[in-house]
Amino acid sequence: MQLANLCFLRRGDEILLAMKKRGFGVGKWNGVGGKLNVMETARAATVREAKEEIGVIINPDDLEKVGEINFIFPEKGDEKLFVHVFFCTKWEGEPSESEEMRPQWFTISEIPFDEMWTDDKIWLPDAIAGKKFRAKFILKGEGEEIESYEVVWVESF
Ligand code: 6OG
Repeated sequence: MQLANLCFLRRGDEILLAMKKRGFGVGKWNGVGGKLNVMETARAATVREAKEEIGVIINPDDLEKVGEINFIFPEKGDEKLFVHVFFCTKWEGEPSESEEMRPQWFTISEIPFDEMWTDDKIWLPDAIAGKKFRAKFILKGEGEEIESYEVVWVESF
């Protein structure tokens, strides 16, 4: 199982998405994030990825864990990806474009779900509304379609 993280910066009624310019999920808007290095915590990896991908400095204590997602890809040799999801409302620096991602602010009511991973529309609106969750998605092919899923809402992490 691969471990990864995903982080969305938020300010007022806006959320920062970033266009993935290369690799897995290319052409989609998503939060910033990536795979955890060996022995690295999810928070430390998120701080590293936010710096690398959009040039902002985050204090690990300012990351709010909002979700955990298990992605299962039966058609990719039963590959599994476990993603820690964070929101962050405090950071230093202006989000800026890197070779990997192009960040852009969106108002919550204008999130481009049609240009994001299909699972996002299932959990992101409730997560933005303040609900914490654990989810499992069984995906078809490379992950473009959902075979089945479960979401449970939790009090805290
Ligand atoms: P790198 O390959 O860049 O890490 N990710 C997903 N995010 C969403 N919302 N849905 C999915 O559905 C995803 N699969 C992967 C986790 C990949 C980044 O993309 C996220 C990481 O932040 C299948 O190292």
